[in-house]
Amino acid sequence: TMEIPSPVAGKLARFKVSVGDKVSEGDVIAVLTGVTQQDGAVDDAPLDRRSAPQDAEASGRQGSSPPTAPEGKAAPVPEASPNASVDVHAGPAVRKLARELGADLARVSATGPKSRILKEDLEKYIKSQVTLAQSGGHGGGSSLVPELKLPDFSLFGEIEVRKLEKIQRITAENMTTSWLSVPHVTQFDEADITEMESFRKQKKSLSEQKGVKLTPLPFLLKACAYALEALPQFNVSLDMANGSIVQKKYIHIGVAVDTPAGLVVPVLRDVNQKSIWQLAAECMDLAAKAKNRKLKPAEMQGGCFTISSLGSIGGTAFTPIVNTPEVAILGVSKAQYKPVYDGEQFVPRLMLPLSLSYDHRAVNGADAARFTSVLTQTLGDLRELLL
Ligand code: CAO
Repeated sequence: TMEIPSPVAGKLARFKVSVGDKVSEGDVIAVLTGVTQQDGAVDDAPLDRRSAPQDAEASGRQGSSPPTAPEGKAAPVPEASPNASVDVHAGPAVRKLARELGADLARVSATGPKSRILKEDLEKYIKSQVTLAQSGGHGGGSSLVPELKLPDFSLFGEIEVRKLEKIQRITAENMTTSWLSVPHVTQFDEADITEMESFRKQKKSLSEQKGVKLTPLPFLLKACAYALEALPQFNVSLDMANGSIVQKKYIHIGVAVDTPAGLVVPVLRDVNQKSIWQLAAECMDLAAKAKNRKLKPAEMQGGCFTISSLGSIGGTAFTPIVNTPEVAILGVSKAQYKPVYDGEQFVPRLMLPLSLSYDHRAVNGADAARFTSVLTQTLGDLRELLL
């Protein structure tokens, strides 16, 4: 689980710990031979990579003091590299991200246990640097994003501190990444689903016979697949590192499912090729698996677009956060009867609020308005799906 960088170049002669072992500060974890000194000389005496008392490398902290050197030799000095940052304590994912972004971890303030740099710390640092750069570098060299310091809540009343579930932690990280890296815009629209709902209700007894719950969700999935086919610029991912756009030729759609352990997004594959009944059955199956923590990782991967439906709960609109590396997400709120003017009079129509958030780097506003128009037309008249 942890990357333990070697402070010197050499040959890893043997490990002194095995998979599953518990290690503490000061434990010898490996032996190096053929250690290259700064002057290029090779020292063949074995070198124990022992973590010094203040160097908790074996328990995750990455080399903060030189390793114990063979007797009579000066401890080798680690090779300098912008991101080797020997004095920082960070996991491999954070180091990898720092390397990709060219960020010096030594400048990042750590908020994790034992001064460990968390992904959020790195993101906060990057955001502050971007803000600083955009403001012309004014700010006296300090970050413009203030550190979030929590008060001692127990001073104000009784509290209980609970550990975040793993899903909640991952969701928090993904949300932060998306929020910081994606320029979001949300397009709102309303679909008249009066006819769709009467059709759905007509199928109630058939759905009971089939043992499938037919909610508006499979219709929304079908309509979104249709819109993604009509506007393929929504079925992409941006690869900024390589200056390219990845166009997907398949249509897999994720559905946000609220579970006691947190938010999960199972993915329905090839939605454009499936019937409403198939989609309804899959939604039931995946939502049940999600709630029972039975989803396999593969069932949560490969999504091109996400639907977040809060319609059964309530609300008139919301601004969902794009599920990166996808470029758009549809938020669905509660359908309600509203008076709609038909040119002669106001008539009661069942209106479904839609909130399409999108990555404005990949999609322009006109296309977003086209996308919700395709959705409202399709949901307003399901015969559109036959065309
Ligand atoms: N407007 C009005 N009623 C709606 C509706 C809408 N937009 N969407 C669903 N309903 C109705 C359904 O028709 C059903 O009523 P009937 O039994 O009378 O048909 C009822 O609400 C309950 O539906 P459901 O929640 O059981 O099923 P679903 O297919 O709508 O949703 C699922 C399934 C898995 C998406 C849902 O259980 C869920 O987890 N929703 C929360 C998702 C979430 O948290 N998103 C937030 C992400 S961002 O933080």
